[in-house]
Amino acid sequence: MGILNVTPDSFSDGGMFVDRERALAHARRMVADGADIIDIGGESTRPGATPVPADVELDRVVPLVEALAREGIRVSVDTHKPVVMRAALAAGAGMINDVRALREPGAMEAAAAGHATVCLMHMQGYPGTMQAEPHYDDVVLEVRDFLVERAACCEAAGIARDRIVIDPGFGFGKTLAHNLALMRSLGVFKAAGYPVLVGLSRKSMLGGIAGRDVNERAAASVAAALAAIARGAAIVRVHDVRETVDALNVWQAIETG
Ligand code: 9MG
Repeated sequence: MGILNVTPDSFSDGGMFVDRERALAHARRMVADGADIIDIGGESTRPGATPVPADVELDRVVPLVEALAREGIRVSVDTHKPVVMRAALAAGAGMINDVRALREPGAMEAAAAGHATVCLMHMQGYPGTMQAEPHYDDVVLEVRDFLVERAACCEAAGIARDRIVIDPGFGFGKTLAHNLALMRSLGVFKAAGYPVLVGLSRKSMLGGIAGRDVNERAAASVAAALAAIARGAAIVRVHDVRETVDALNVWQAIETG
């Protein structure tokens, strides 16, 4: 999954793809490099990000969904707003990626309409304050139980099991120790019976380990993506598609002979 942030303030690529033609060109580049899905975000989810009104988000996202879907590209939309979900689905999106796991009023119903896949992500708290003092007694079991419970709510709302993807939400209300514990136990999430999505690309956790600024974390991100796939991740959400696909191809050739 290639990341396309059409925001002025995302943590790594903020402001780079606000221009529509540049955004489309970048999406096409990621597909040519091997991305199967393009995840479009019109509101930053980084810690402390400013919320965006729905009309602004709609204007940023919907024309891109329409254009890419028309070209046969599989599009995911990163949003928690029901009105954006509905418009994105009508414009041809095949996936809703919600960092709030469809907890906003009306989000579940909006995502259930149609046949799109939904990605349910775990987040403790809200983007403004989530990194202040994250706390868990057992991070793996608490995050797993939350996601299984949200998936059950989705199924009760009519979203078939094979439309659901789960995501532990690396960096969303988690310390480095929490993130590492989740990564080491990714098999627990796979065992829950849903495909697992992992998003670690360029995140500060990797910066802390590698000692690199945000735009110098490609190698660290590729290592994290491969570690996630080795532990059972079905989808990795990345900025550096070409580098990730190259590494994955080499790794798979070695593994499968
Ligand atoms: C939007 N967004 C930012 N980070 C993410 C992550 O780790 N997972 C998902 N599903 N979405 C994310």
